[in-house]
Order: sequence, then C-alpha cells, then structure tokens
Amino acid sequence: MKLYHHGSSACAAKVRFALEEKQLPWEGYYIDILKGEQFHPDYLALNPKGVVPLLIDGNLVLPESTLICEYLEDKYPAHPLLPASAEDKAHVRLWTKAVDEELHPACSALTYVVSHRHTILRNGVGDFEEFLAAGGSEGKAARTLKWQWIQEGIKAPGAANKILLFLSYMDKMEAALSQSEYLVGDSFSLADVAMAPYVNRLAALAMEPVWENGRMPGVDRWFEAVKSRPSFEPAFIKWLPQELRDEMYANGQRSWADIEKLIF
Ligand SMILES: N[C@@H](CCC(=O)N[C@@H](CS)C(=O)NCC(=O)O)C(=O)O
Repeated sequence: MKLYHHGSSACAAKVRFALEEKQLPWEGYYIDILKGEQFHPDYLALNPKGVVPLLIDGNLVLPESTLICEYLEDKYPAHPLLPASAEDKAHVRLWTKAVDEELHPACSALTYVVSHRHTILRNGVGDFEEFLAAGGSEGKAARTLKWQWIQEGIKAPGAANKILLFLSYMDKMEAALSQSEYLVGDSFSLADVAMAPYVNRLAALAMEPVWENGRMPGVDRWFEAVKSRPSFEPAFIKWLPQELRDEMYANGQRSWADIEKLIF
C-alpha cells in the first residue's frame, strides 16, 4: 500500500496509527503541505481536494482518513479495531463522525493560528490572489478563512470559538474515560485511533496543561497508555521532522498565555 501523507497532519497520523496497529506494511510518499506540495498537478490528479492522506491499494485510490481506516478494517480483518457488537460499532462511529464534522476543522484553526502560520509566512505566502489561486478545489470561503488564520492568528474571526470547540472534545473524552478504559468500553478501537492525533496535537503544541496536574485524569491515563503502544513511535514520532517538531512546540509555548485565557 502507498500512503501520501505529512508529518504534522492529524488525519495522516490517524491512518498511520491504524496501519501500524493492524501491522500492515506500507510505503510512504511525503507531501509537504506547508510548502504547498499538495497543489502540485500530479498530486491533484490523484486527490483533487489537495489534502492528505491518500491511500492507494491495488486499483483503489482512496482519500478521507476515516474511510481509509474503515477500508483497512474491512479488507484486512486481522488485529481488529472495531468492536464486535453493532451497538459498540455505532458508538465508535459517533466519535469518528464527530472528528470529521467538528474536531478536525477546529484542529486546523488551532494549528494554523498557533503554529503553522509562522512556518507558512516564513516559507513565503505571496499575496491574497496568489494564495486563493493555489488552493486546489478548497473553495474561496475556506481559503479566505485560512488566509485570515495565517495573517491574524488567534484574532482572526471565529478562531477563538474553534479553539473552544476543540477543547470541548477534551471534556467529552474525560467524561468517557472516567467510565471506561478506552473511549468505547475496555478495548482499544478506531475511536481511540481517531482521537489520539488530536490529543497528541495539543501535546505537540506544548498544551499538556489542559489535562495534566489532575485536571483530566482520565485523558492523562489514556494518553500515557496510547504513547506506550509500539505503534505510537512509527505513527506519530518518526514522520515529524525534528525541526518542525521544535518549531510547533516553541510556537505553542508562546501562544499558551492566549489559550489559557480562553480556557481558565
Ligand atoms: N476529511 C479529510 C481532511 C484532510 C485534511 O484536511 N488534510 C489536511 C492535513 S490534516 C491537509 O492536507 N491540508 C492541506 C492544506 O492545509 O492545504 C480527511 O479526513 O482525510
């Protein structure tokens, strides 16, 4: 299998996590989304949306991280990541649907306003018209929003609300994890695979105080367990270049005062 991906992409990390958990061999094609490689015509021919991840397995060319995880589960049933009962499967999918609908868009806002804006501005963003033109099929409204995140950071319209929406998912996780070992019952599942990249994103942005020091003991325990899985290093650490890791952490530290004001 071939996976087009990027080190700091939460959606790509989710798919890498599922591939590693299921012990499936894969070959990585690195698309640097902070340098605009997702808009290269060769890549747009595979994925007109100009986003990662994208999986190629035989004749199948599949975008959308949640669908990729479901496909892997259907096609390669060994090391299952879905529970047996229909009820538990439905609960897993409530998490994965929420990630697609709300948490991931909120995570994009958080990551751009806290960190990626600095990297993109340093790489050179051009003027607004150039930025709009280089957007795949993202659309003018989404592209304009991203431009505002890059130019204005946390003061961009709606950015603070997106961050609060992101953080509301930490409360939802804490409620679930105070009742059971994993997000759906006592077995690790695609719900945990789907949420791990977002908790890891907060950690990558130096925002562990959200759950540490007894604030969210369930999330704290769960994230320690997630980090101790053999799949964590190849899914989350290996592909994030040290320079970008350091930059995200430092940018997170300098934004923490603004974020803290929103939360506490
Ligand atoms: N719904 C898609 C979202 C994919 C997505 O938003 N990918 C981001 C990285 S996590 C991306 O490639 N962004 C490119 C850009 O910001 O231009 C999925 O789950 O795969």
